Amino acid sequence: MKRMLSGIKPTGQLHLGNYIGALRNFVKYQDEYEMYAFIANLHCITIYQDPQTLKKNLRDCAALYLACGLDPNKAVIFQQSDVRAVSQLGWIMACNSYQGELNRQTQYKDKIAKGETGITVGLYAYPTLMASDILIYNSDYVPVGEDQKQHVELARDIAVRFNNRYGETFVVPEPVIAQVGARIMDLQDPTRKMSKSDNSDKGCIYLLDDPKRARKKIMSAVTDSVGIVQFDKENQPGVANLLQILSSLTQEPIDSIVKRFEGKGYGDFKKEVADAVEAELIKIQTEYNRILSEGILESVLKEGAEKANRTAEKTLRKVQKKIGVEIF
Ligand code: ATP
Ligand code: LTN
Repeated sequence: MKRMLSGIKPTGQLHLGNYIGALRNFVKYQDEYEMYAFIANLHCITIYQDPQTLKKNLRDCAALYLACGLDPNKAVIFQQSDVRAVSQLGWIMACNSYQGELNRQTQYKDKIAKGETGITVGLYAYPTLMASDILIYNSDYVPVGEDQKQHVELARDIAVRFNNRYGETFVVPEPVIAQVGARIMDLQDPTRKMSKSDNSDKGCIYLLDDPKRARKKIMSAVTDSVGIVQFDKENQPGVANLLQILSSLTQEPIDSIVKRFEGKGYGDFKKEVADAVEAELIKIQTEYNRILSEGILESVLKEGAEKANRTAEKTLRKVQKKIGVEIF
């Protein structure tokens, strides 16, 4: 069975974009692949986080992993920092990547272009730790949103380079980008991606939002004056985004939704999207509450960390031997 790995960086509360673009796919893939799903807590601290808030976000993220359907009997679920070997391989990754490569990573480049100051070395080196996450578990596939593809490509480049230099060591991973829902947009500004980081609260639906409030956010989503429900990202980005949300939640193809709404207005359409979102949040939150009240989180993460450590230690030993840093 091929191995798949992915992680989420909960610097805030998880939102619908994370769910549709990432989490829900992890759940689907756990039946087809040997799935490693982790919480990228070390990646969170590349920007200062209030410790108490971070702790809460991490706990919520872990609970949401399970609430959204990740099953500890199928997937290896763990926290990034519980596998110490990842940080150690991260250093080796940094020593096998070039400044020029990191300079080209959009996440960093955008911050520089905006004139941001106080960028940490951790943020700059972020993709090298991510490469370690990917390569240490011999991952074949890495499902990510479009914005993370470049980081997976860097991991590939490092793997190929390392294999050429030191002999066959790493599996060369491939990014997997979902067809629909790879980029859910902000409801108030559909030209920007829905994000926990920098947009207005009204434009982002959090998985732990009160479902009624989430409903309102959909009903007040920005559309356009065209008045036809059709998939035209360029001229009707708001409607296209709602179509993507509805299609990915209900599995109904966009074409078929468009046909059903021929001659109907945006009001009816939004109502149907709002119904789907509300129902999904209720389902997730019911599970989330059950998981927290049963107190199973700690043991799930501990067991996941044990499995992940076994794989990671093997890779690290092999790598250290190949590069000559181990005497015996
Ligand atoms: P944010 O911008 O909200 O901080 P992020 O992309 O920086 O998100 P994560 O929260 O770690 O970082 O994202 C986890 C996964 O969710 C990634 O695979 C990412 O591509 C995906 N993702 C994030 N936002 C969206 C979105 N709006 N639409 C689809 N996928 C998304
Ligand atoms: N950088 C990713 C989170 C992340 C990740 C990974 C995803 C860290 N390590 C390894 C896939 C594979 C993000 O911000 N979404």
